Amino acid sequence: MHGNDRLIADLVAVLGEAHVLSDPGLTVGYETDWTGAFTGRAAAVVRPASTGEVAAVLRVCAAHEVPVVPQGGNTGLVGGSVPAGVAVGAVLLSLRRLTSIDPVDAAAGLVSAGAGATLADVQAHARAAGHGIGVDFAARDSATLGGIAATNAGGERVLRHGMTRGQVAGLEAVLADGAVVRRLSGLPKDNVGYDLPSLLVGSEGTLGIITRVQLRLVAPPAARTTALVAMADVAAAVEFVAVLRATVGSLDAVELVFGDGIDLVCAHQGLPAPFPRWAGRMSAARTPHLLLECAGRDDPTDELAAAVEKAAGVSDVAVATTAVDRDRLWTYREGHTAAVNAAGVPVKLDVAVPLARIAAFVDDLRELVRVAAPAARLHLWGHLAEANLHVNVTGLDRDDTLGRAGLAEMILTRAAADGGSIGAEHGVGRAKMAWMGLSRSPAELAALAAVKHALDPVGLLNPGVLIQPYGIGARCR
Ligand code: FAD
Ligand code: 2HG
Ligand code: ZN
Repeated sequence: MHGNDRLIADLVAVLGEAHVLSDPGLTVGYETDWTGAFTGRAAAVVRPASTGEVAAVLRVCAAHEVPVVPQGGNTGLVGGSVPAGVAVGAVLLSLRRLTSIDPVDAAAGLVSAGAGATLADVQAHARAAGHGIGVDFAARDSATLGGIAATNAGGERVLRHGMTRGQVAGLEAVLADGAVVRRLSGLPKDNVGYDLPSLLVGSEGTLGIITRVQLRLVAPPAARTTALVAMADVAAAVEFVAVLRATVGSLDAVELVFGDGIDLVCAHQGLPAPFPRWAGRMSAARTPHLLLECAGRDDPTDELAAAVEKAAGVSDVAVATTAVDRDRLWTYREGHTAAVNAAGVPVKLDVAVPLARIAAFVDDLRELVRVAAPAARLHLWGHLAEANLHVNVTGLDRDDTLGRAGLAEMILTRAAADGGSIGAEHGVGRAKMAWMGLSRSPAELAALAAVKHALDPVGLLNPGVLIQPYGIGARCR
């Protein structure tokens, strides 16, 4: 039997034929990332349905010296969830069948679910029991709890609830040697050694396969008000953030979009302009807009309106209090990623720079991209309260590897020069590996590599992500 046939036969012995896919017609749907920038063939796609099956798959792959790429909803934006680059020929381990959700534990304020449960399903489950989840973002219908934990996802509620790590109370994972680690006691006080759940959160599939996640429940607000506010410039928007933080206790989200981004979403989805007086014309392309949301036990509309009235540099305002109107305003914000993807495979970057420097950073970025790639189009938006800017550039050929890398390096170097981060919330994946040294010192990089080598000595898990490949991962293809 050929080596690959033996691998498939051993995987089938563990999972059954129906859950080991090797026909290219069946695997193709798993092999390209959401942006279309990363793609490669897998030796097989496997679909275990339990923690025991995940452990058995890892043992088979280690025995055959074939690396493993874990995948949840495949909505990741840094190429970490597909067998591209050095991971071509890896086994793609889909966690999507681990979907069970436990009843909420209202007294402890916790809910646990399988790694393959989608964020939307867990949110709906919590909501039905009168609770909320502190993590939310546009990919909620596909992104899984395992992927969200593995990337330490951010999103639109970080201002109030923090990143995913702050919402994870515990988890279960399978390590590279098939050992299962489980911290699901739900005890908020449990200082016994290193905190493995914290370490696995944000590890992007390189330290273990997350099979179950325990999230904290948050109190769902009785009332929400959303506003889209056009500001004079980014500096005015930043000043307004300071005022909002100090005076609006119910503040829940502060998101940033620009006029040209709103126009792109309107064109992509066939939506009307957000402000009636814009009807029939385009917006001012560089006008920044804040999407603000307040949430609380009492109606926060007056509190938000009072702050907006006093703000300097406001030109247009749309306020929404009903769910339908609020969703409509959120679409102008959440529609950006899909609208940009429809315009071409973007160079996708996700930086943070200190808020005090963000206005100058935006100006410099526009000029840098204009000079370096005159035919390209720059799309900017983000989570302003966290100084997190999504920088997408379209108009470069998907296969222009050098041009794309050069542009990325220029932008990331500029962010790092401001003391910024080259990977604010999407992680590093395969896309940002080359530039980790801009945000982490040699000593930090060595410590990260030491952790990886200790937990995955043979280099089985997600080679080419975060850490230079070695062992099995370096011998792939
Ligand atoms: P995948 O894409 O499948 O995987 C992501 C990474 O995690 C990969 O490295 C993969 O190997 C690893 N992984 C997946 N599952 C497991 C597991 N069970 N165990 C170990 N490793 C695993 N991200 C944000 O942070 N904030 C946002 O606001 C945001 N908005 C988005 C909006 C859109 C429209 C889209 C398409 C994406 C957005 N993202 C955002 C990115 C993405 O949704 C998140 O990174 C999400 O957490 C990925 O979840 P997933 O299940 O799709 O993971
Ligand atoms: C968002 O906040 C997401 O919209 C996606 O993090 C960002 O597509 C992007 O670049
Ligand atoms: Zn984001």
